[in-house]
Amino acid sequence: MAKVAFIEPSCSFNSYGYFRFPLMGTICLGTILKEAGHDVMVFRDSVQSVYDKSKGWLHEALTKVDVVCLSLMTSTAERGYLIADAIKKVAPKIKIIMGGPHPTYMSEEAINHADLVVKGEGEEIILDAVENENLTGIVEGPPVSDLTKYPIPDLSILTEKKLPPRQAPISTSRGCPYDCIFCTVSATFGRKCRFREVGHVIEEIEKRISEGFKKLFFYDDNFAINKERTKELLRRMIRKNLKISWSAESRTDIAKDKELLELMSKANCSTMFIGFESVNPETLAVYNKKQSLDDIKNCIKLLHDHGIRVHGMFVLGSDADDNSTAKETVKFCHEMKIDSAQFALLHPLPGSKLYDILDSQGRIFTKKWSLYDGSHVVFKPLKMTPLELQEKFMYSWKKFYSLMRNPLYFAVSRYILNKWEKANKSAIAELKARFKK
Ligand code: B12
Repeated sequence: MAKVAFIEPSCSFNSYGYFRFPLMGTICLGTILKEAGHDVMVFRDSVQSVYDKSKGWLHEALTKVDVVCLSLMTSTAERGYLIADAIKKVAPKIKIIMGGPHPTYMSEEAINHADLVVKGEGEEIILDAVENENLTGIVEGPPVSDLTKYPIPDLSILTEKKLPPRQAPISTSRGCPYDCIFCTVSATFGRKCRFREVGHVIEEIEKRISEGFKKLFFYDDNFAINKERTKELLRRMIRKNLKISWSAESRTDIAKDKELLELMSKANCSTMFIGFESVNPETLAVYNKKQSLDDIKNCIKLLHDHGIRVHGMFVLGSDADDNSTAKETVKFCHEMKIDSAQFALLHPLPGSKLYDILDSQGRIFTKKWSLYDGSHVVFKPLKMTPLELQEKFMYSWKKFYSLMRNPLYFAVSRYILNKWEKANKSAIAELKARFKK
């Protein structure tokens, strides 16, 4: 039986680290291996660092395993490669396997730091990848046809016990029928959605309650892609009187179904994270969002009417956005009394339509992947300079979380922003030097 360490490398500083949400890929695959008798640990580098290059320190456990599996997003790829190279240097016999959203599209790059790169979904291939030392190179992980046949993720394989996820992560479906230009979900998981059986999901929620979790976060890209199935899940949660509050991501169209909203409210939905993306109708069209400004307004109002908080997710920097868009966005959020919001900068993720468009137009000015985290400008916008767009990012966060509106949110957001500014001094200086107004 093999000793296997999964690593989710950390991203360079951004606010997301504070939420301590793990990627589920490591835990799902780790659970399959554990059930097959392997000894599995999952390291989250953002919670407990596994490598310090300046001190030449590498977590000892990583040199004593047979296989290391790294799960990489684009923003964490550089750090992942660094960790993989450091492990290979001290323990060349350890098999390094990479997978996740970044290696899926940049496999030729990733294989320079790994023995095996798995593109796509890992469930069907993970046992062979770990057990068969001759399986090397770049392989395709076939899409899972039945999500219910895999075990419920075992969170006990996370190594850092002092800082567990604040909310239990739960993923009940894969795929998205939409095709927004900045996203890679439909390319990776398909436009035809796959669902776990409702009973299997309920079993997982009951397990999390028994583990002491008071909150759940549904990782599904759209919690209500299939509204009837979502209603069935909610009815069962209500019938079972499950004592747990939850949040989820969805599109504005949830608000078009009154029964769904009522069930969500009764089943203890606390906050909905909605991909509003923009208040600029032209931008919504550019993003291929298939949603109008009225849909957004209607959604906020109806969620509030049902006692559900609204977290608005916005993406700034489309070809239709100009210097006024950020201001209009924040004004809209305040007028609509959105409870919380996040303002990401558009960034071309490998595998997305946006990447192909901007790359073919020669507008991507850096492929330093650690900057691809939604808080750095990495391409030339059409109606602003890169520096202006970067400034809009800071402006939106500062303006939205103002002292007058909510002193607690103001304090937290300023603390994070100040840290961000400190950590990104050189990145901003570089941008200034390169793109003077
Ligand atoms: C939860 C989530 C978050 C959480 C936590 C993420 C974290 N820990 O970093 C939060 C909200 C904090 C977050 C933040 C961000 N996210 Co996010 N997020 C997700 C989401 C919705 C679910 C992730 C998940 O668990 N999926 C379910 C599991 C089962 O899938 P998986 O982890 O990909 O694993 C499967 C395969 O990839 C593969 N696999 C994965 N790892 C490995 C390893 C090995 C060895 C093998 C063999 C296979 C393998 O097998 C797994 C099972 O099939 C995904 C969308 C999605 N549907 O996946 C986006 C997604 C991962 N996020 C994305 C992005 C871009 C961001 C942000 C930059 C936000 C933004 N502004 O756009 C930030 C950056 C955070 C950072 N760390 O830098 C992109 C990543 C694309 C990319 N190339 O990097 C995704 C894919 C969505 C998209 N828009 O395309 N995110």
